[in-house]
Amino acid sequence: MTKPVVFGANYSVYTRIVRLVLEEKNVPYRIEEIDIFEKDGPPDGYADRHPFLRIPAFEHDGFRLYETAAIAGYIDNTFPEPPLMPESAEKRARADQIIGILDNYAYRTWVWDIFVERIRVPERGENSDEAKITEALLRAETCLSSIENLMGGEKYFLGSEATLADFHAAPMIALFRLAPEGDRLLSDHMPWTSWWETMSERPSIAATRFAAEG
Ligand SMILES: N[C@@H](CCC(=O)N[C@@H](CS)C(=O)NCC(=O)O)C(=O)O
Repeated sequence: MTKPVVFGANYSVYTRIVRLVLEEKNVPYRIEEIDIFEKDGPPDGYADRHPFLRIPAFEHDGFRLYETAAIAGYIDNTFPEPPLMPESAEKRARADQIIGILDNYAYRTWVWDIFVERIRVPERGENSDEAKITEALLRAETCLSSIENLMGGEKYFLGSEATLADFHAAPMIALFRLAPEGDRLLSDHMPWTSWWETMSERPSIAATRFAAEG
């Protein structure tokens, strides 16, 4: 078996999700750096790996894949220990539901409309769009409370063990909390605060830290 290759960047939320899953499984892997925001675009040929020109893309033993949830599921099934999906059909559906909420509603709101707008935009010498942030905060709250309503009151979203849903959320929260508004909103949600404290103790989280986290 060859080492899996992750095509992506260390600043990327979705690349980090795949790296977290590989780290949790103790699978050696290689990162091939793709800067998707490079002025001239990604390298020639990258569209063959990812027709929508996003990161990450993935390859293992000649098997190419894109879309992070699919990549994470493939890694979980190919490298079985430790399993990162619950056993019961109900909990597996909950994990998929949380991943769906994160992809479809939370990522854009937490990361782009709040973190990027509050932190990255001023770093570029531009003014944050305050109306955009204010409007996003309502959605951000809905994202937090909808997932909170699915949490079972244990250490991780779905029980005493972390699942793919926890690793999908962690990189998004890692950036969201860097914006003061995100940090404030999280501190109003005790279950999220204790979840993040637990998650941030995991070596995989430390090993994949964003530069932005200092
Ligand atoms: N649906 C994709 C989303 C991946 C994604 O949006 N990645 C971001 C970086 S974290 C990206 O490539 N952004 C480039 C862009 O929006 O043009 C997945 O699940 O992998």
